[in-house]
Amino acid sequence: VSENQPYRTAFHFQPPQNWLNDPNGPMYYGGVYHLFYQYNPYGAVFGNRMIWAHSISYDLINWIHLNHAIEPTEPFDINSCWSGSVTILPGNRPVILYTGVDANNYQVQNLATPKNLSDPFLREWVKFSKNPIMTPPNGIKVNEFRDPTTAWRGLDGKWRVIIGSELNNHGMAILYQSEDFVSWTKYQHPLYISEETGMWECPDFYPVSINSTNGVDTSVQNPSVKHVMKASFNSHDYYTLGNYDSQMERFISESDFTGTSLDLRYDYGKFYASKTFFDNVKNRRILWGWVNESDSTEDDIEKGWSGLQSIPRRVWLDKSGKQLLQWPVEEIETLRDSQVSIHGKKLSSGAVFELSGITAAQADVEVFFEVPELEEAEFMDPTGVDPQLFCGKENASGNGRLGPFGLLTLASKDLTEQTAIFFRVFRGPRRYIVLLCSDQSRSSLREEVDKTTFGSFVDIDPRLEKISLRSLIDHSIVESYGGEGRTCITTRVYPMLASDEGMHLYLFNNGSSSVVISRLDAWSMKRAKINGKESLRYRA
Ligand code: DQQ
Repeated sequence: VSENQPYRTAFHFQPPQNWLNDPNGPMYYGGVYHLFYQYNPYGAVFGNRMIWAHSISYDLINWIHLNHAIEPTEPFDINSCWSGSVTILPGNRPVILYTGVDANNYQVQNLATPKNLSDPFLREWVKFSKNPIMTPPNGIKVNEFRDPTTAWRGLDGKWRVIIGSELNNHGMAILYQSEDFVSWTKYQHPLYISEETGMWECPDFYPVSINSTNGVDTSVQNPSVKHVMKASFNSHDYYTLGNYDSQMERFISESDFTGTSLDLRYDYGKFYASKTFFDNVKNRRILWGWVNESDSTEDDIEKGWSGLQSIPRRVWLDKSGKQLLQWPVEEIETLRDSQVSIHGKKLSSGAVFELSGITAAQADVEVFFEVPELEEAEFMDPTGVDPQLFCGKENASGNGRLGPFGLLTLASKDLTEQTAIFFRVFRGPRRYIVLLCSDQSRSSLREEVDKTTFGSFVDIDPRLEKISLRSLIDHSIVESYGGEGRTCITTRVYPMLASDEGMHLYLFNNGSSSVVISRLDAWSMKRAKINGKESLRYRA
């Protein structure tokens, strides 16, 4: 597959060809970052012999592809090596725990260890001879038992790990314990059972500091942390905050998963099966997520590839304690090239203003809006409002008082094609309400692509702070961070008219009140080396 295909990205992680899905076992080891991922070596669609592909990086931005780490070879994984995680055991010994789809199509958990710990690239992995180490427990469907998390070590020295499952439509995290990481015993009750969410895929469970933006190791348990429980279902990654009661072996959640727009999500666009890891070099927790295509399967096959990884994001607890914040890892800034800046520019009602001087198809844009006429805000009672449906109805072309205002990304010169990332501001019963929308309705003239619009509330008070937006634009993906990482929306778009040179970027205001760009910085982005070859052995 040529890098010049219009929808190939320049700085997002993607393999040279074929299908990619979940990030697996991310870690830092031996001076390098490792990323494994679900990969189908045989085509651009999901397959029935899924493997763990493997890449390494010194900076989370430029990557070297290695040989595949784990492939179906044994009765315990012959029908696929599905998702899982890495745990670093004492003595700096990483182990992989992954789900094998066995000869009977049962989902079982398997172990693999590096062949040679002195190879920082950990090129070769050896499957444990006594796999599987966990099989579906009684009462659990044999095809609903998967995706082990990074394990944590309790104060009693025992290891714990959770596995995604479901019982009578209640999503759950089945808990196992082990002294030696090899023989595992199911605990009497799950770490958490949810409302009727359906099957939980790729759970993630980790501590976040209450008073610091630093990340902490997965095993940390003390009064200075809260815990995050993330589950993937319903095509989204939902999380709740709460406390881990290690005596009772329960996660005490502050609110349950409902699967509705009221739940906290990492991202209100496309972002699934994500996984975090603790980076002890920079003391941060990093989140990777799978961003799938919105294009038709036929087109994926024709393009020869499908799926991206998000830009790795740092994740930490907001000061409010009510939600997580996310921000692209700082290393992405090394790709910044030519820059344009704006200070104090008014966007009157109806303004459309082109931001020239940077590559619109490959850009990093950060903008802070000020809304001088807040008293003009229309009233909204947010009770029962689904922000995504609202954004779909009241799209970028509509008029309000305060907004829509924001960016028109990946736009053709005549604006026939455009992906609008915009805000609306309302006065609520108690406070102002800020809404971030990503409007795909006019993103492409092509009909077969999914153009669903996304949206969510952003927890900011526009009286006290500016309304900020950062968007990473990369050919067929726009990753947006509203309110300095409070609300993220990732979208995939396939403009037709807007080929690379013809791509444009605008600021706009369709609201009847003016807004002010108090500050804007935007950069052209250089291409990352995503497909560096070390000993590439991709099967056609
Ligand atoms: N994908 C994996 C599963 C996981 C699902 C298979 C989530 O292990 O549950 O590729 O996308």
